[in-house]
Amino acid sequence: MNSTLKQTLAQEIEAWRPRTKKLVKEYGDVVVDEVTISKVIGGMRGLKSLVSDISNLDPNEGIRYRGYSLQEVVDGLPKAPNSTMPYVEGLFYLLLTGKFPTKAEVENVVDEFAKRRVLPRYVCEILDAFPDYTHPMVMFSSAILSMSKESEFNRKYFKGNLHKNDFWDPTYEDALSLLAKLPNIASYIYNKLYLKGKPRFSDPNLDMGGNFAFLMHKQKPYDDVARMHFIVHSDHESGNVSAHTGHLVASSLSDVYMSTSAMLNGLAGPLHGLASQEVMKWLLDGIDIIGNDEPSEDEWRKFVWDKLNTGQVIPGYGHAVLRKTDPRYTLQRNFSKEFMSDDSIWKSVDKLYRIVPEVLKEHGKAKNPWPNVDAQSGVIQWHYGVREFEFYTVLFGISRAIGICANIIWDRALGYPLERPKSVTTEMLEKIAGIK
Ligand code: CMX
Repeated sequence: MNSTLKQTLAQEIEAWRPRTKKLVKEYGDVVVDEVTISKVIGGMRGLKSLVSDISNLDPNEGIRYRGYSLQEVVDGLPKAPNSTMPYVEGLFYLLLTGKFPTKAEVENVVDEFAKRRVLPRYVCEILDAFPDYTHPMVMFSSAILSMSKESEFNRKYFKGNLHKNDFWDPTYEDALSLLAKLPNIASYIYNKLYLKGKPRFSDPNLDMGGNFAFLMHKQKPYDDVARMHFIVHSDHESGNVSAHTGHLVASSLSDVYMSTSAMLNGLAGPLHGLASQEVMKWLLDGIDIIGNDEPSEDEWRKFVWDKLNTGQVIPGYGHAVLRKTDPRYTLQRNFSKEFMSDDSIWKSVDKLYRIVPEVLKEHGKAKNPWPNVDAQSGVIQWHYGVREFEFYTVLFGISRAIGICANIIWDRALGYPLERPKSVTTEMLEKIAGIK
């Protein structure tokens, strides 16, 4: 082993395993939650039935990575030179080990990532073959799936002598090799679909955020925009569609490439990660329909009510778990206030922040009237010139893969089994309810 991250992770895993073993062996029959009919029919909302130590979502406080709030994470991780945001590679270290890395430890991970960035030629050929009208998420997911043949886990597993206790090791190698390539795949797609130029090669001296800005032909502070984006979207505990899909697929011992590709297909839904694309489209449509570049609060209020009265959701607002303003929204809002407060579309986002919660409360349906992460992330990309909003979910996907890979590595380290809940028929539920 030549990586500090891997050594630290190995120690953490050894120390953690007895805790999981003890819970299963000595406390396996302790009841954790109640399964009601509304939970069975209602998408298992809130049902405590998954374990993740990478992050946890408090309905009122929002996400905590390894127990730390987003602000503590941003303040505690080493920052890239001349940057206001930390290294994304440092976040990966924290998610995997629960420890804040030193600057030297992060630099080691930055080097590990940089070594693994080059895309296999066939990935570029596959991406080139897609028609230019393809949604970038389809290309992103397909490119990742195509790399399954690179899997170290598969190579060792199918050789037949990989001990279960060691499953995490080649999974870790796969995860690093995949995560390192994601910004390159994403920028290759962006280049093919929108810039139509020759794609750039990575700058080996730059970290993940800095290199992504370079690949996207962007100046400062886009490197910090990228770092912030990749950090805030990386994990949101285990039950959301993307994280749950990644975990579920990996539980059959499918490799990290297959699992990540699958989770991206869930992320691409409009009720999940596609919402930031939807928010941007909704905002621009609103400005167009209202017919004023900077609509007033009253004009926006009327627009929001018109949408609700025709049975539509307000994208970027509401959440299945959160019951307060999403701290990921707040962090991005603070950045926007500092760096782009004169942007006319951002001014509308800010007006909507004052209007929508009050309207949703009066409307009386949404359990959470407050904004989620997607209400703020697209307008930042728009401001810095990434205006093809179909691409926004790809950016979310780069980030979400970081959390999902960390989870899969730990799933394998702790020997979590194949996921296999039981389904029932409607008639069975009617019998349980005493109707039949
Ligand atoms: N606008 C209008 N109505 C909303 C609403 C919103 N933003 N959010 C919730 N509602 C409605 C629901 O449609 C539902 O109506 P019905 O009873 O008629 O079906 C009712 O309020 C209750 O829903 P809920 O329990 O508050 O919310 P859910 O857990 O079912 O759904 C979410 C959560 C995010 C899908 C929903 O709030 C929504 O559709 N928001 C807009 C899309 C969005 O921003 N998605 C991104 C979420 C973040 C992410 O995962 O990336």
